[in-house]
Amino acid sequence: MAKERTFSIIKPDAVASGKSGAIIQHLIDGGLRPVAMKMMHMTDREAKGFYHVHRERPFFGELVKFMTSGPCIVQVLEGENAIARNRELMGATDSKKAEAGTIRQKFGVDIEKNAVHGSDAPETAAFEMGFFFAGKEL
Ligand code: 3AN
Repeated sequence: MAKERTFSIIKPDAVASGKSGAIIQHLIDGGLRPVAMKMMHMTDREAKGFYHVHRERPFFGELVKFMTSGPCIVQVLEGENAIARNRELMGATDSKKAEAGTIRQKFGVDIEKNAVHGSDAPETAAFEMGFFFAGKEL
């Protein structure tokens, strides 16, 4: 399996509760190397643009409010099969249902405050990396 890149966010809940370092270490131990990283406080416009695929979903307003509630850490991760590997390390969307030992189970709270985001396919990874990083940063 070739090396691949994926996009990751450590969400405001996990940054605020001091979990960023442990989450980054978990990703590195899981075989994913950060190749770009920055802390940022998303604007309303950025959050709406990033999550535009969910704009019709009932939770969209709450999701945007949450993602703009404080700083988060955006990253590009590289490794073997990085997209699937990151999803495996993250666990299920709802932290209450995520498998033991996964990032969302260990560091998240519920389906909204679930500690991390990770791209789910090559097309979304390309869109998401380009949304927050310029080519010269990668
Ligand atoms: P994932 O992040 O596991 O790919 P998606 O793409 O279904 O999950 O959802 C995107 C984000 O929207 C989730 N990370 C979560 O924070 C939020 N979300 C999904 N479903 C709900 C829900 N029922 N209520 C509140 N937030 C939700």
